[in-house]
Amino acid sequence: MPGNTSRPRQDEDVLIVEKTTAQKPRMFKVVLHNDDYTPMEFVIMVLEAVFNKTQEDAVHIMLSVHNQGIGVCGIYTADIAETKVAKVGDLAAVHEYPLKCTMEPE
Ligand code: TYC
Repeated sequence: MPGNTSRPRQDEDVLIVEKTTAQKPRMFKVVLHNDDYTPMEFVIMVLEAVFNKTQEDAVHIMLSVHNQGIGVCGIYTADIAETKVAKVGDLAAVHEYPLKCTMEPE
């Protein structure tokens, strides 16, 4: 065909197409951990400020962490999960609370 610059199709092409079109990003759960010292009001504030929860949802998640030991605050791509974990860590450090927040693959 005149002007056709295409080359024979290769196996790698299929991988590239799958990566650019079909691949979903890896997602991570951001998890809050209970402790005996961080005030409930502070945890609620963190859930509102960092995870954009309503006050009602924040109270619900905080109580669930308080009673169960851990709880999921949200599910995000790696970059966003890392940023949120760091923000919680920074807020906890500034206020000298032992509040722990981690991420784990979905
Ligand atoms: N257990 C804490 C208290 O009784 C409250 C708390 C809830 C702390 C959730 C951390 O992730 C947490 N003050």
